[in-house]
Amino acid sequence: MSEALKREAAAMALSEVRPGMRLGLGTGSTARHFVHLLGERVAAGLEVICVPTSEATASQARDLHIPISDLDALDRLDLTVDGADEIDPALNLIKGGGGALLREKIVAAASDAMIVIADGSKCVDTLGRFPLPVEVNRFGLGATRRAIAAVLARHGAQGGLELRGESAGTPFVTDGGHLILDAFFGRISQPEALSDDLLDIPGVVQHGLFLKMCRKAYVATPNGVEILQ
Ligand code: ABF
Repeated sequence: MSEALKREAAAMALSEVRPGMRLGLGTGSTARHFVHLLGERVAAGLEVICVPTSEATASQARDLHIPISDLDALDRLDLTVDGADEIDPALNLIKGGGGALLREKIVAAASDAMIVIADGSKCVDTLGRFPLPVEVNRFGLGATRRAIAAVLARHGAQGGLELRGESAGTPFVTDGGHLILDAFFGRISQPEALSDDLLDIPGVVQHGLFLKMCRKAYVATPNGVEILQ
């Protein structure tokens, strides 16, 4: 999808930003448009304070002179604006294709509202076409991998489990120093049960299912920006 569509979705979300807000800033190419547009508003005098969900977004925000802070200094955030890899009709999400799911989930959970911005290609009837990212501790990777594979089998996954970056020879490492296993389900029919089963595995740090966290999505299509809520 075109950058112009992502930018349109980002611009709609920007209309939700009010002076004085404490904002969570997402990660990924769509969120990057939002941060860019926010930077223009800050340069024009808008006062906000922001918590980035990745080192990449923090760096972009600093370059744009957007004031940033962290969740140790701010009790709650008013709003987080972030992208997604998949959005179902109930606004449940798969996130983490960009590798920032842990900080994204921590920041979204500390926010009074989460708005997702995306192009129409992200909307699905049932989650699972996009591989579900599972962030894991490096210690005991083999045991964690086997335990996750057993969960995949129980949940009828149509594919396997890949350590992100392994095929290219360099495993991907998250901002928190963890690894990511991408789980190929094809279709996730019981997302809540899957979430519980994954979080029961000690080596799992977090996963990319964002269930009942998103309040509204701005989805850009060639026919305009649709509001899902
Ligand atoms: C972040 O960026 C992630 O949770 C998601 O994986 C990704 C979406 O990226 P893009 O906007 O580039 O499609 O929001």
